This record gives sequence, C-alpha cells and structure tokens, in this order.
Amino acid sequence: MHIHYPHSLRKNIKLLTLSVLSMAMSFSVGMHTAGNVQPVTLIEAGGMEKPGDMDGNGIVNVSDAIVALEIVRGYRTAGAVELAADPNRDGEITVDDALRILSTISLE
Ligand SMILES: [Ca+2]
Ligand SMILES: [Ca+2]
Repeated sequence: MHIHYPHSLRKNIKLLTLSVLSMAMSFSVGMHTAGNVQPVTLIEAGGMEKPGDMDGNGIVNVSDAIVALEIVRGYRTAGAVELAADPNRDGEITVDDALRILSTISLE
C-alpha cells in the first residue's frame, strides 16, 4: 500500500522523524551521563547484572541456581556479583532466591 502525501506533509513527517530521533538520542546521552554520576552501589542495584545471573555469564541457567544454593548452604560467600544478581533484591542470597532462579529457568 502506497500513500501519497502532499509534499508539505511529507516534509513535516521527515522533520518530525528527525526531531524524534534527535530527542531520543539526547535522551539516551542524558541517561548515559546520569549513569556516570550515579554512585557505584546504585549502578549495581540498578541491574547491569541479569537478576539471577549469579556467575555473571549473561544467562540464567541451572548453574546459577547451584551457585545460589551453594551460598545458601554456606559453601560459598555472596560477593558483589552474586548480590547484584539477587533475584528478589533483599540484599542476601537465600533459598527463596534459588527458587526464583529455578522458576526463571523453567519459564524460559
Ligand atoms: Ca549465569
Ligand atoms: Ca535475595
């Protein structure tokens, strides 16, 4: 389907697209700048890490649940990476987090 816009309207759409694009770009630049001035703790809590990605390899799978369970059982200490991936964000790795990781896996 081809729509014939009057020339002026087409020009306006082009201008509109350009202004939306530049707005989006300045917005993302603004976000980036704001991210840089954020305290490190906020960046960690804000989620560079995938929730549940305990080993930080970018995917949530059964080995992440195992890491969580190891922390729960005391075989391993929760570090910054593990806490940043804390699925329920309560600041500690518990069996609830391990269950959340397992349910994330089963949903995928
Ligand atoms: Ca992982
Ligand atoms: Ca937790």
